[in-house]
Parts: sequence; C-alpha cells; structure tokens
Amino acid sequence: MIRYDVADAVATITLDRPDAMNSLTAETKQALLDALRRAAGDPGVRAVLLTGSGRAFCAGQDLREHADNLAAGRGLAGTVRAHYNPIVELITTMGKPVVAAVNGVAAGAGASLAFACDLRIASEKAKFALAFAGIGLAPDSGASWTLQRLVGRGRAAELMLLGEPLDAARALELGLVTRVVPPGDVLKTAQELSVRLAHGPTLAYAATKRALAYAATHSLPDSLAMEADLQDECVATRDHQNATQAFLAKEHPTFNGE
Ligand code: T3D
Repeated sequence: MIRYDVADAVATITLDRPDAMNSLTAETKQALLDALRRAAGDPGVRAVLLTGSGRAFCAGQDLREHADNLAAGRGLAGTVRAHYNPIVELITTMGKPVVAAVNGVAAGAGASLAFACDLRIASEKAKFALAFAGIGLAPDSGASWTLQRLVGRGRAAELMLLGEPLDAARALELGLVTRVVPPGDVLKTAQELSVRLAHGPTLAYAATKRALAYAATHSLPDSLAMEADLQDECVATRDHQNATQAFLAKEHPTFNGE
C-alpha cells in the first residue's frame, strides 16, 4: 500500500495501490501516517517526497470501503479525526520540507494531501479535482484551509463548489504548483528538488514552516515577534555560523542540518 525508501537524506513515500488510483483505505492511511512519523522522527531524513504509483497521485478516500462503512451504519468510521487530520497536521508541522510529486490525478483527500505539502511538482497529465461535493461531502483533510491560502478564497470556493478538475497548466497559472514537467520527468524533478532541500539548512527550513503557519493566523506585530524568536534559534545553529564564514571566505556553504 505504501512504499518507504530513503536515499540522499530524502524519504520517498509512495502511495502504492495503482489499481484503485492510490485511493485511501483505513489501512493505507494508517501506513501513510506511520511512514510520515518515521520520516519526521529520523534525523537522517532531511526532506520528504510524497508521490503515487501508476497513473494517479491519489483519488482520495477509497469509496468502496466508504460504501461498506455506510452500509454497516459506521458513517465515516472516525477516519477524518483518526487519520486524515493527523496526516495533514504532520505534513504541515514536521520540521522538514515535504515535496509532492503529483504524477497524475489528485482527487478529494488526495488533492488535500498535495495542498498540505510545501511544494508541488506536477506532471503535465496531473489534475486536481475537489471531488467532495460530487459525492455530497464538504472538503476535508485541510483543503478548506490550504487551498484558499494557495489560490485565494474566490477561486477556492469555485473549485470546491463546482468540483471541476483543474489541469496542470491552469494549476501553474494559479500558483497552485511550483512546476509542471513532462510525465516521465516528474519523479526525477521532484527528487532533485528534494535532494537540494535535504542538503539545505534544515533547522532554518523548520523555522520557515513555523513562521509561515504562524503568520497565516496572526497579526503583523505578533508575526514580527515570532520571527524574532525564530531568528534567535536560527542564529544559534551551526549551519548559520558556518554559512556566514563560508560567505566571507567566498566558498559555497555546506549545511549539515544542525
Ligand atoms: O469516508 C471518509 O473518510 C470520507 C472522506 C472523504 C474524503 C474524500 O477523499 S471524498 C472524495 C473521494 N474521491 C472521489 O470522489 C474521486 C473518485 N474518483 C474519480 O472521480 C475518478 O476515478 C478519477 C477522477 C480519480 C479518475 O478518473 P478516471 O476516469 O481516470 O479513472 P476511473 O476509471 O474512474 O478509475 C479507475 C479505477 O480506480 C476504477 O476501478 P475499476 O473500475 O477499474 O475497478 C475506479 O473505481 C477506481 N477508483 C478511482 N477512484 C477511486 C477508486 N476506487 C475507490 N475509491 C476511489 N476514490
């Protein structure tokens, strides 16, 4: 269901149910959460890459399992609180950059997962579909929070209410993805970007993620105070001190994530 590989300080997590468009069963979601926890807790991992196998990134909730739950009177079976929410919280709060290689369609909670990542590299064949309303549901897995911050409230509302798929070119125009590349290049491009991030100032990246999250819901004075606190932390890192020396010596800095 999930593949987990580490190379070059990048943990690649691959959703691996290609016959079901990498849709998410309870077991898959638990495995994804476990993989994210493993990556977040491993000091040898300094960037995370999330992708899907086959022609989809992720088609969201497995609707066969969901139909079984409905038929058995279990409703959502607690999965939003037990799985989707902690997965999205972990992606957004882990102190490491998370890159999505959106190799194909990202629908429903699959789109939400991509939106929660820090950067998105999309295949020319990728599509984003806010498929929730199409089955009589409201957005979950953070899409109501992330999407409007990525593309603005008006466009987020349009995408969510109409549910029409957005192709990769339009996603790029809207600033929803960082880059669009030919299908055969998407993983390689996302890997190169992830390796570059994995060799960067990990603690400064963690502080950047915290600053962005904080500023999204706080005033400018509060955000300035938070930036000052985070900068105190960054100034104390060895990476910052070494990079300052490297600049003065006209050398390229080496960041060790400490
Ligand atoms: O219970 C809860 O937790 C509620 C929480 C919900 C969060 C959500 O994610 S709600 C949104 C759920 N997702 C969707 O509504 C998307 C459903 N899928 C589609 O709309 C389309 O399949 C796609 C746009 C993703 C792709 O279309 P297409 O034409 O390229 O492929 P296809 O033929 O529709 O699908 C290929 C196979 O994947 C097919 O299986 P088959 O017939 O070959 O055996 C299809 O049933 C399967 N598949 C696709 N999406 C899902 C799925 N199987 C289970 N669950 C899916 N979500």
